Amino acid sequence: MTTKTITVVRDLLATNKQAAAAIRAELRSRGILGVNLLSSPGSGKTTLLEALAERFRDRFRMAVIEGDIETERDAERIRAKGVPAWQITTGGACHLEARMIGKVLGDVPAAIDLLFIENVGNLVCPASYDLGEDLRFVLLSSPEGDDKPAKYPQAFLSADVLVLTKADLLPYLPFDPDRAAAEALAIKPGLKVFIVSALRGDGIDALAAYVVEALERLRSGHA
Ligand SMILES: Nc1nc2c(ncn2[C@@H]2O[C@H](COP(=O)(O)OP(=O)(O)OP(=O)(O)O)[C@@H](O)[C@H]2O)c(=O)[nH]1
Ligand SMILES: [Mg+2]
Ligand SMILES: [Zn+2]
Repeated sequence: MTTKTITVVRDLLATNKQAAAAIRAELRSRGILGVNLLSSPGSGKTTLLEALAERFRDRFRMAVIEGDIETERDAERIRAKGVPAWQITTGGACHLEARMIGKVLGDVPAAIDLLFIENVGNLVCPASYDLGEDLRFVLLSSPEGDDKPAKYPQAFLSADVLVLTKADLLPYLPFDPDRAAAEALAIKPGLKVFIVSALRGDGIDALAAYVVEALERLRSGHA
């Protein structure tokens, strides 16, 4: 029974890997940087995308694929910023899979620079599903506690960038950003760390500059 379950999960992930590889090849051939955002519900993924949309306006063409269990709410928030957005509703599944992205990709205009994918709010299984992105962000907000990286290691291990969000709340909370960063770096050495407040705009320029550098690296073939 256990062997069977493990085999099925392994096959599922292998199938996902294949679909993700096709998406990565497609995005790279179009010169598009794919960014997958992971975090618990409410850590500030959509708010961060809203802030980035303002920074990139008139400079880079951005599009967003939103993943949620239900509702079009997040896609509507992104569209309100003048950015094209597609909503995937999983109807219960707590993560996005590459084949879901594959279905939407045909609708995404070829002439964009940045494709952000906001995963379903969940710090656990989205970490196991490659979506064909070139950059993975994991967000951790100050109200969640600075002890979370070691408790949910796969999300931090699989990420390229740690974004500590809601920095404006730090004066009111027992959250030590240095501790959170050190714990995440112990799991994933080399993780890039940014501290931001999407609400106030702190740190958004630095994060946006990092995304632009990654896009330039991708286009010069050094991704
Ligand atoms: N104080 C503060 N609140 C923030 C910040 N960023 C987001 N929030 C608030 O946190 C709540 C959740 O933000 P969202 O951006 O919807 O979070 P999310 O990660 O997209 O949530 P899901 O899509 O449901 O997983 C909202 O009430 C935001 O206004 C921030 O920088 N500071
Ligand atoms: Mg959201
Ligand atoms: Zn899941």
